[in-house]
Formats: sequence, C-alpha cells, structure tokens
Amino acid sequence: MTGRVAPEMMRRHLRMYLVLGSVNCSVEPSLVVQEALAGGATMVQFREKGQGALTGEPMIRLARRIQEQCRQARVPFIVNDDVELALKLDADGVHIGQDDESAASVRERIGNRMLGVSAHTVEEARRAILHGADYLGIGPIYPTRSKDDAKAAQGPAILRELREAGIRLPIVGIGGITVDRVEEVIGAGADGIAVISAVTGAASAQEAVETFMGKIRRGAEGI
Ligand code: 3NM
Repeated sequence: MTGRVAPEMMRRHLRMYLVLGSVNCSVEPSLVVQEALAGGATMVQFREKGQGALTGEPMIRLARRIQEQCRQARVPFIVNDDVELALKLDADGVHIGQDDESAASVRERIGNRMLGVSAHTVEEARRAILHGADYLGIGPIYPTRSKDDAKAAQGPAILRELREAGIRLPIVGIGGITVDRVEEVIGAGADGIAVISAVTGAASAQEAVETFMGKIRRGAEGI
C-alpha cells in the first residue's frame, strides 16, 4: 500500500465488516469466512479472544488461512489487538481498543496499514483521530453476548452525537447488530456495521451477509 487509506475507500471497506475468532464459530471458522466472503463481506477482522481461544501456532495457522481467503477475495484482513501478529503476517491493518497500547504508538509501528480504534465517547473519538486512526469502531450499539467486558449499550444515539460533534472519520457500528437494526445504525451516521454473532451464528453465513449487504446498500443510497 502506498500512503494511508483514503477515507472514501475506508468507508467502503467498513460496509459489512465481519469480526470473528474460533470461539465464535460452531464450525471451522474458515468455512464461515468463505461463506461470508461469497455473500459480499467487505472486510474481516481476526479476533481470537475469550475462553478457549487458540494461541501459538494453531492461532497463527488459522490467522494465515483467513488472511489468504481475504487476499483471494480482495478484502482487507485486520488483526484485533495483536500488533506483533499483524506485522508478522503483513496484515492490512490492526484494530485496537481503549485498553490496548495507545493508538499513536500503534500507528508508529504499523506505518500506513489501516488502524481502527474502538471509542465510546466524543472525547475518545477525537483522541483516536489525533493519534492516527483511519476509522472508529463505536459500540456496543445494542446489548451483545459476544464480548465479555462490553460496556453498556449506547443505542444509535451515540452515532448521531459523534456526527453532530463534527466527527467525520469513517465509523463502523458494533454490538448486537442484526439485519433488523441496520437501517437504524446507518441512518444514525455509521458508514457500516461490524458483526460477530449475526453472521457466525446464522444457519447460512452467506445468506446473512447478503441480507445485510442489501440493507446497507439501500441505507447508503438513502432509500
Ligand atoms: N466490540 P455481536 S461489541 C467485538 O462495543 C465487539 O466495542 C464491541 O458481537 C464494542 O455482533 C463487540 O455478536 C461484540 O454483538 C460484537
């Protein structure tokens, strides 16, 4: 990649952002990824966290497999939290939370790779932007069972608040998002949605993503 990702490109990548690790999947995670990519997922985050998460070589093997699937689909592959792993794999980007290493120091380490930062308030969002974030992950919008230490759900109002405060950076909403809630999230100011369980827990990940994408397209076109 030459230079930082352009905001307009970032917005497109964020439309249907699948986040997952082996803990979230009842089948082989790469099968879920394959289906989700076939359905039109626009970005994938490897988030190997929680009880029973893989570590060491098995974790790296899974990450590489998913990265290769993303490469073939020409979809960015993002690593959650683990900057070392992202650099080792030459991932397209890193996503960090507020408790992780500071965004400024991650930005220094990853160069022009994409940097996503979770933020929960206008102040955290402003700081993340100053420190070099390419996009903000805002959540949980709705209650979620996929993150042990999730904060209280904020509702779509937080998205509106950020936009009204003048924050223009690409934003993805996360937490408890289902197909019925997409319009609300996009309508409140998000460029896209990030989901775990609505895709990993679906009978068909491909159909789930296709349904999401249909709604996101309509939302983005303001229909
Ligand atoms: N981050 P689901 S909520 C990974 O609020 C993650 O920052 C969140 O999973 C945040 O789509 C969350 O199953 C879990 O609710 C999202």
